[in-house]
Amino acid sequence: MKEPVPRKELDRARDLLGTADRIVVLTGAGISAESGVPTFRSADGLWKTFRAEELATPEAFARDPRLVWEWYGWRRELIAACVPNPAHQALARLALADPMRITLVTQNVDGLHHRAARAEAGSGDPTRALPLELHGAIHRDRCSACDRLDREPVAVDASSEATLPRCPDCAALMRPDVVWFGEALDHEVLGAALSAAERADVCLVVGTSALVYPAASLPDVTRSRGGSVIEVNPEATALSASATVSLRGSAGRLVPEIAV
Ligand code: BJW
Ligand code: ZN
Repeated sequence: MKEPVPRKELDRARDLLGTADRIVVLTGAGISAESGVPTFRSADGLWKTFRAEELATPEAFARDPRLVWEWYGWRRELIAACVPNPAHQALARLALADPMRITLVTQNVDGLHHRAARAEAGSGDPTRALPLELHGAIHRDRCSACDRLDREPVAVDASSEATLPRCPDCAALMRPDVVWFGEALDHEVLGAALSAAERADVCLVVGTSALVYPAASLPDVTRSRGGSVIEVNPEATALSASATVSLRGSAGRLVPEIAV
């Protein structure tokens, strides 16, 4: 069993968050691990079974769209059966309590922050607890050639290339609305995330290996402006050495303890 997180470190994280005027939160696959969504690079992560370059690149889609759709279809089904965990819920409550103070930024495409925001808002307005989604959303489709975006998930038949979804406007193949390696992130979404990181007194980083850019640069932006970085992760990461506070443990247990 892992060592418990020292009380002093937890108190420090709670104090930093409690006294901050502005907070930016960056989440990665690890925040959804306790909901049952596989991470990418952990021991049992997605990349251990599938090579990234075979599946999460535009070249892979051009080469074998059926294989790529098969992978996304499997992940869509898996994610649809998952529910937000206490870490998503705690962050949604924090953001709803004072939306001007908190900006949620996620690399995740699973939509679990959205679902937590709606559930925690109840009959209220969830908008301010919705995250900036840096890498898109797995349940949306967009055209690989034109601007068409379909927000409603459709069942995809990936049994052959002929059955894959086609754009009703231009007949090109539809694809998941996610950001693959080598593709640019949405300019406005990235700009809003960078500006929140610049203004933040604290960047809370939860469940990311901090290896994928430009997302991984957000904590550096906050730190370079004199802010603090708090990391929550059971393992050491690329960020740990430079974090102000590095809490070793799971998001579902630690985030509700510090995000109050
Ligand atoms: C827990 C836990 C628990 C477990 N509680 N924690 C060299 C230097 C810098 C950059 C580059 C470079 N060479 C190439 C690049 C660019 C490239 C990049 O960063 N590559 C690096 C790998 C080196 N970046 C890009 O290509 C980006 N685009 C870009 O740069 O565009 C430039 C451009 C400009 C103009 C025109 C054209 C281009 C795009 C990156 C897109 C990333 N896409 C993916 C797939 C999304 C779709 C999908 O899901 O299928 O995004 S890759 C994958 O990695 C996914 C994730 O969002 C992303 C980050 O992963 P994450 O979240 O960190 O997960 P893991 O698995 O790595 O880590 C999980 C962590 O959780 C671990 O630390 C665990 O310990 C922890 N954990 N259980 C808390 N219970
Ligand atoms: Zn089209």
